[in-house]
Amino acid sequence: MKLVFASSNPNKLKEIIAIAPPNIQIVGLKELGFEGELEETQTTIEGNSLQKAEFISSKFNVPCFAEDTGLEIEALNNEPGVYSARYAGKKEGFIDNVAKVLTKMEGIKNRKAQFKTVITYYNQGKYVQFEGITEGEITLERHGEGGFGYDCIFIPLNSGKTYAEMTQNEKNRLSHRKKSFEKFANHLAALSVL
Ligand code: ITT
Repeated sequence: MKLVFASSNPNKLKEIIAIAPPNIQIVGLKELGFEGELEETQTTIEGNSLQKAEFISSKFNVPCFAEDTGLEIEALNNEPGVYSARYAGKKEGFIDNVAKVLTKMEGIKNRKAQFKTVITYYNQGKYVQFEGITEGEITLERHGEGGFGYDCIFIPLNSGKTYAEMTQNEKNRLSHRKKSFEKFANHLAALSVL
């Protein structure tokens, strides 16, 4: 089946295409003819995920899914969390966001953190959500060139290296995004729509 993925982040699109099984073809927003940024004005990851899926589904009259992801750091009261995309200010990029985390974490011994993804599948006014969490630790400095966002400062539990030091396949085997997508794909299979 074809599934529209409501995201304007090309890195996420690349990962979702790689994660999806061969019987699911992912359709990006460019293919749908939408080039803009998606609004995220809610105060929770769940809320933003729903907002994006509902917006695209209603605008194009198609079933679609979106996801919102946050890095939750225990010692920072789960910051940046829902504000992960704009932690260092609205227009700042990954480099500034990562720098802000490292600065705030200076001298802090508790490095525990988790990535949380919530996928929302929106279809004809109804929706379901699927959560994926990967626990780990924040490094003292950046490691690795791969991935995107906060990947260079996050070591998943028992993996010994950051997401950015992994190949795309390695990250996709254990990532928060993979875990939420797997639940979503199981849901679609149970509905016999795959
Ligand atoms: P869409 O809303 O259009 O999907 P976005 O980049 O705004 O794209 P989010 O709000 O969900 O998406 O993402 C929050 C930020 O968290 C994102 O910009 C990245 O910097 C970071 N992020 C998300 N997934 C990540 C991952 O797998 N690894 C590292 N950082 C990630």
